This record gives sequence, structure tokens and C-alpha cells, in this order.
Amino acid sequence: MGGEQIDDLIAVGTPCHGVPPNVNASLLNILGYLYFPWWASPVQDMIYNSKFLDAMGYQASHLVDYYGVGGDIGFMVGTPMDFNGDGVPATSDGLVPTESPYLEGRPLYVVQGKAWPKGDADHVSLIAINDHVHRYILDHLC
Ligand SMILES: [Ca+2]
Repeated sequence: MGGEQIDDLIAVGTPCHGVPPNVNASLLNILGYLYFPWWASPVQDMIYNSKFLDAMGYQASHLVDYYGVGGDIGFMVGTPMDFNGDGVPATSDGLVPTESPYLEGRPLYVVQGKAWPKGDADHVSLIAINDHVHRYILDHLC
């Protein structure tokens, strides 16, 4: 499968720029009483500027209309990052840095709010396609 078979690609909460190396430490500060299994740790390939991510690149194919969607619940996962270059660093959706789904020159839709159960802007709510994401997808596919 290639770009010729894909018209629109909407990446929701996808860590295109990766995650910080201390994501576990950030979570453990809050959830310190929970056991974190080894497989819940980010692999080295998903750490910012890993060889893998750099090789993948931070640009979408010109054959595909790419849209990134990130969540911002104000939860600090590492240092706030400014991947879209607007000068404004953002926090995270509770797991993935807000602007990590951004690819150069492509739209990034940020859902701001709170984590479940007070809101639906957290990582799991985004990838479960909450109402904001559902409407965004329909707007771009219709
Ligand atoms: Ca930014």
C-alpha cells in the first residue's frame, strides 16, 4: 500500500515526534503506587530524535492529505514541546505530547480540555474517537 491508495490520513494522538525519555518518571510521580510493567515503557525508537524517528522523518508524503490531532489536558509529560513551530509549547494528552502528531506544514488540530471523567481530551478518549475528533474527521472526509 502506498500514497496512491490513501487519500486522507488523520493521525490521532500519534507520536510522530516521539515521547520524552522520562515519560515513565512523569507518570510515576502521579501514579507512584501503581506497578508499571516493563512493556508500558516507551521503546528507545519512540524517544525524541531517535534514529528511527529521524529516519522516518517529520514530513508527510505529498501524495497524502495528512492531518494530525493532539490532545492537551495540561498534563506535563517531560518538558512542554513546540513541534509545530508557532512559538507556543504544549503539554500532553496525558501520554503523548500534544504536538507530537504534527508533521511539517500539515494541519494540527488540538483538542483542549480535561482528562476523563471530567473531560474527553485525554489520549484514550482521543483514540476512541470522541465527539471532537469524530466531527473533525467527518469535516475532512465529507
Ligand atoms: Ca506549538
